Amino acid sequence: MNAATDRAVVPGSAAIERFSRTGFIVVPGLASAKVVAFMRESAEADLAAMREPLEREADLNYPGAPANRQAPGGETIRRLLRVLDRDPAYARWALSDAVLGWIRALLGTPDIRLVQAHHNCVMTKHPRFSSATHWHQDIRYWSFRRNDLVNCWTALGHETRENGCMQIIPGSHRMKLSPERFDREKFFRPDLPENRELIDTAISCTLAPGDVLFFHSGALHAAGRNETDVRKLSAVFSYRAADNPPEPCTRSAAVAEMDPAGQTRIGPKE
Ligand SMILES: O=C(O)CCC(=O)C(=O)O
Repeated sequence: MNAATDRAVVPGSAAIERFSRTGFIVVPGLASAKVVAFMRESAEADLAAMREPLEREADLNYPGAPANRQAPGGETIRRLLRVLDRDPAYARWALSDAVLGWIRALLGTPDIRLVQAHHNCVMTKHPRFSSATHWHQDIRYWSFRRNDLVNCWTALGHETRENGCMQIIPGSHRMKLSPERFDREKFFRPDLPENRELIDTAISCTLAPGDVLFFHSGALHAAGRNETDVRKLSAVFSYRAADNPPEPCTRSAAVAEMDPAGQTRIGPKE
């Protein structure tokens, strides 16, 4: 396992080429300390108040998660959901020139949408009761015309192997991977030797507060548990090109999207 050292500061052609080849890129310090603090403070307040909608570790049954909500740590939160509806701090960042400049460059078009049906969350990884996430592609339960979305993952604190940072397999977003290489829940099977060979090429994306990891919806990624005693928080949003709409009547089409050009909500009413 390597550590991510391939970093870029502006969306120049080398950075775009690297993203196209590897399926991810880390942009150091894209979010200022102030922006990070706004989102972090908002997230901490919502965690303290247990403000719904929340996803709990116990509901997912991932490795290391409490067995159920009554078990010790059973109320541990995994994600603050629908953050764009919680606090304007999130939309200010998700629709900022800094983020949109990268998204437009990586998607190769000025005409983009902020998807609210997926991610749109603060991922939280708590000491003791957090789970590990197996190898998967985000597109597995998403339905769009093309598998060509970009996620923006902003570190609101330090992310390391010890607290469960993201690991990504470079180039996996462009690989043709047969369905037999995935289990019933569409996780990439680590028990298969040909999969293991790929997993061994994974990069650990260690991040500092304000660093942003952009990754493709087809990139295979995983993350470990938080083995430290400090919780980890990351704000995550997804974007698509305007000509890559969600398939009608799917989960991906169920929530209105934002058009950054007018910042209006488009799509079905909720
Ligand atoms: O932080 C993690 O466990 C990874 C989360 C993730 O990959 C996901 O929710 O798609």
